[in-house]
Amino acid sequence: MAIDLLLGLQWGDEGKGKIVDYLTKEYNLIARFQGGPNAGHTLEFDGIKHVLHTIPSGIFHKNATNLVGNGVVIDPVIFKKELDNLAQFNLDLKKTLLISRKAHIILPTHRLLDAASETAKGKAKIGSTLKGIGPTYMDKTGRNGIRVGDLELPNWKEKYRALANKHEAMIKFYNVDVQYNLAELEVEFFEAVEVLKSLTFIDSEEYLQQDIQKGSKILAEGAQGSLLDIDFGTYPYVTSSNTTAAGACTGLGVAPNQINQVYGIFKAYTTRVGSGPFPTELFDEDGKKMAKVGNEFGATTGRPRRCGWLDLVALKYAVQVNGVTQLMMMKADVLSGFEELKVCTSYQYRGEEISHLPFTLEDESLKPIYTTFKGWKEDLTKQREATTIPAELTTYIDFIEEFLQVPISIVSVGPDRTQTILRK
Ligand code: 2SA
Ligand code: MG
Repeated sequence: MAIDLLLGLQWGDEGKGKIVDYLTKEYNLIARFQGGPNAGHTLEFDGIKHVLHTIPSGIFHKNATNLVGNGVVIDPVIFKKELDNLAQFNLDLKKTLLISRKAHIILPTHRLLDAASETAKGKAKIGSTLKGIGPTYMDKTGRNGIRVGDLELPNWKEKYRALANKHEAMIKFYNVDVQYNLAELEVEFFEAVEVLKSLTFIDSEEYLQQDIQKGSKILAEGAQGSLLDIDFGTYPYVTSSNTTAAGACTGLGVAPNQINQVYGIFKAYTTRVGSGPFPTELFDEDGKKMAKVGNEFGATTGRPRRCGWLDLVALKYAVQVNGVTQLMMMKADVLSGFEELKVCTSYQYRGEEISHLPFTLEDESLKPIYTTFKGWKEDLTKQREATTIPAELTTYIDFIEEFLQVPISIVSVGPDRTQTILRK
């Protein structure tokens, strides 16, 4: 068993990037298996902050190979920008960054379609990142997509033209005001495709199996979070891929029995960016404080994130769907200075108290039922040992562990690599 998974258990932005970066030294290969430039994985070290979108978070470790798997969707234009930002680090990307031939390409018209679809939905919009994610996965499952491997074939531009023409007709069909100059977008796109082609394309499922045979240690890095999963998330306010553990099998071509540890990352509270239900959302000073202290803004779009208390009903669901073996609690430092802390342990729903996630969270009657904890005042950002943290924090952690029946092995107390407490 050679593959470990690292997954976000909430609505994304749990701090996956930091933990992947922290763990990379133990792995030979870091792989992304779903999502694309909608992701924003933030890494901080040596006083510098880096945001990665499509490129795996192991890229700064010289001994690690990074793979963009078949389940990912790639926008060559955004990818090129990410590469430009990495230029200063003198990385040998031809060697350390591999791309699956089966990954799908986001076209400029996919982005336009995303915008048209969101505008047409009006108030009911998903609040997508407008990166063309939904339309690209629609073309994948609709069997119309263009894959990385197609870019190596002589006729791919014909296929591109036919698909872009169809997209333009679809944009017209939406009958909303989407301004664009496709010719200009295409210049940028075709240039970026050439840059993408300068990297190494591989038959990644074959490569991974050989790598496993060789005894390589592989970490699959999830993007977004379990509650944004296309099947198990708060549909339709979800992303268009399987963000849960099973997505790593289909997004990389590995078998379920090749998976070992499943690391579940969660924030000590909850955030959500975009539309959709969020039972423990706060609209008061507590929520504002979380947003401010936690610097809760989207890493990709800069949108403010909605904040609220930890929802253990939802978290338990995510732990089950993913088969989480170890938990990592992020941003505990943000909760310093709250008089009281609350965690949701059940819901009031249609006249009953329930302890599972119902079919829809969009129900007027649904209200969180909380357990209240005493807060702590101490600043945690300089803490490095589990033995010296405030007793109230230990109580908070122990309660979560007991509720979820999974050990919390890491508590993060700040964005830097070093601001990490190991518990066992
Ligand atoms: P999409 O663009 O089609 O995947 O959007 C569908 C929903 O999924 C949500 N989503 C996200 N939620 C949190 N973080 C994400 N990544 C960025 C980040 C977000 C940003 O890491 O900060 O910068 O705004 C992410 N990506 C997708 C999205 O909000 C929709 O609700
Ligand atoms: Mg993020």
